[in-house]
Amino acid sequence: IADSLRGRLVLNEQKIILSGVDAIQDKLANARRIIIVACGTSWHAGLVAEYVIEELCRVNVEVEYASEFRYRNPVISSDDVIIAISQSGETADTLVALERAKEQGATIFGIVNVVGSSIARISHAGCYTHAGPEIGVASTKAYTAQLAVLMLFALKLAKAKGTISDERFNELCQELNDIPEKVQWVLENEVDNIKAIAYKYKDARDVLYLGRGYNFPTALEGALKLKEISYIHAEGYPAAEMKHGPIALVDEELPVVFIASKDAYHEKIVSNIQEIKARKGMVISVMTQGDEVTPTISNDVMVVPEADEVIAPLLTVVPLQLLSYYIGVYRGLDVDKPRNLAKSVTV
Ligand code: F1P
Repeated sequence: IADSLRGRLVLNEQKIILSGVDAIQDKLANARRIIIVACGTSWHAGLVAEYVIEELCRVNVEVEYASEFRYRNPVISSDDVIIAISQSGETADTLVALERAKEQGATIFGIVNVVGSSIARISHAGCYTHAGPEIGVASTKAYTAQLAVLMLFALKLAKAKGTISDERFNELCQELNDIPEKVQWVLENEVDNIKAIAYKYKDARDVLYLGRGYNFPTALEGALKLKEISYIHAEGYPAAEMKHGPIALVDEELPVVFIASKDAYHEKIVSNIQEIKARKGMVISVMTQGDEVTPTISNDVMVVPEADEVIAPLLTVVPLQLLSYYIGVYRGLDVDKPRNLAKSVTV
């Protein structure tokens, strides 16, 4: 995250340097909509970006699985800007989706990690995430680096469009600047606790992940990480969707992970936790430091420092990544090379 922010967030001058954005400034300022295309974890980063960009820039954002977008006949115009997100920059579905959109006149902005990769080359403009080479197959630091870049992107666009006040802009820049230190806090203070939680739940058969608002994409990513590296069946849902089906699964055997950090909807999440507890489900909550309610209604908690809800997805995912990692380790699995998964899905 620090490498993604370095040199791009100029706090003393209150500005964001992302030259890729400058290169398509007019297209972006006048875009009818932004369509984000990606696969897997990168798609989850896109979902977070949908919340952030719509909130800060007041432009319509759609998030598409590249693996379906390429098989539809989507209506695309030259007023559309496509953001492609990919760690490898080589994902075949994303690449084909971009080729089609480009033929129809859309402007492509690539956010990739691998310099000179195919998606970087097909893009009209873009920026690199600078997450460094990933050793493991499952995307972790690439994900948080994508979020950091997408948040810089949203802030810069909001400033250019005049949809954010100077005060809010400065506040969120400061929050972004503080994130590496807060992640460090989690790594220094929470790992032993997360290891103990991982050991306790390592034999779970299914796990449900629930979150609302900015925390919903994080629920999806937490579930995907668990599937990828521990082979435990996991599903993420919007917390309010629980009553429309998943609640039928809840019994004393089912761990339910809530992304319950402090935000505008915290009271509603508290009542969702109580509903799960009333059905004897086991609740593991990601919660904000200092929250006195959540520990009293959860079986286990993983703590993160306080952060603005717009920026918090950079932080709340970290305990979930660690939880999946240690569950995989305790199950005796090779967490860096999960079975059946490839680092670049090029066919
Ligand atoms: C997308 C992705 C990764 C996942 C795995 C398979 O790749 O789904 O999110 O962890 O490596 O591919 P990319 O387009 O971000 O390189």
